[in-house]
Amino acid sequence: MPQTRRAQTFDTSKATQWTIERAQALFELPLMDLIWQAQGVLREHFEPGAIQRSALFSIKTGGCSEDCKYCSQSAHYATPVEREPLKPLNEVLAAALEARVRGATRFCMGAAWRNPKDQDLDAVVAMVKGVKTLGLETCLTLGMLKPGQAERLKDAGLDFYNHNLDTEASYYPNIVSTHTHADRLNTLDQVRQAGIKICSGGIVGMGETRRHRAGLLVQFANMPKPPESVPINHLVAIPGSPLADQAKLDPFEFVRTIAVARILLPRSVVRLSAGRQEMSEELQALCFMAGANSLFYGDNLLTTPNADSCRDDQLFERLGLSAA
Ligand code: SAM
Ligand code: DTB
Ligand code: SF4
Repeated sequence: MPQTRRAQTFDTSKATQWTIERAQALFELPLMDLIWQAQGVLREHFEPGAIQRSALFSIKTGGCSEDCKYCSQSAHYATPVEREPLKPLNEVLAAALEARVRGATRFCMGAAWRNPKDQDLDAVVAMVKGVKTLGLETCLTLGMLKPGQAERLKDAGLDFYNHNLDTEASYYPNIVSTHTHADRLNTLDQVRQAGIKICSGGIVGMGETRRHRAGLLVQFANMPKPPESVPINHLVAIPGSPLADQAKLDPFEFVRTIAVARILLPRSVVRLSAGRQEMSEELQALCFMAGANSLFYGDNLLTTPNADSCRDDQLFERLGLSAA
């Protein structure tokens, strides 16, 4: 079987294969029944209320060749983001140290690249090594990888590679035309084969249907080894991007997506990701009830503000959540 197809194939050794219909039936449950079921699954596999915290840092910003319609960093759209070249190592390490002091346990470095060049990887390898010496887990999101690059990152000590499938394959061409969903799977396959843990999830609220949302989660669930980390992002509508005026999703549909992710991916850490700044604390609490057990922590995402970390600390206190 060709390597690039492996991540798409069903794992016949599993007792249960998820189908889109079964996942859709979960979405259609009364909300309280769905949350109850998801919270039960969470409690079977994780300590309830223990929330993992990752900090995000943009190491190279803007000017990306790709045309992802949601993104502030695509060179195809006039967004408020200013281009910035690759950050020097000392700035990256200073940001990582600050994140550790604040309480993050993983430092995720993001670059607005279609794919990194081999020369870029020299600098990135130094960043991974430096961040590891601070005692943090490392995560990179650099775009598509070519053969040999994942191995270099593994040798540097990289723990996680983030590469989101973002939306169901059939909807992907409505969102991106400069690369394909199959390209994304190909990179995930290389990351898996190199022995790096996978962080891969999606964006909700880009005009996709419930069936698309169910389909994306089914694809992750049926992978031979599902991603260890699954970020569920709510679209952050970026002025100047094609999705700037996208109609808002019912917030309960976002909660349902988290709950279905938890049920289909019982052993994965499900992250309540982008979009928290616009969510009420009550809505975030529902997401934790629905099985989210990770978040991005720190005042910024990549190019947009995150929920304020002092308010997050208070929220942890008020809800009785703890650091994982
Ligand atoms: N260029 C690399 C790539 O595309 O994989 C890494 C950076 S890219 C910004 C990482 C991820 O951020 C995207 O796959 C998407 O899931 C998320 N993202 C970007 N812009 C977003 C937005 N406006 N709202 C929600 N999520 C977003
Ligand atoms: C992920 O799933 N979400 C993060 C991280 N992985 C790289 C990125 C969110 C970006 C939100 C918009 C911005 O700040 O540019
Ligand atoms: Fe580039 Fe990544 Fe943004 Fe797409 S999501 S435009 S690949 S930075």
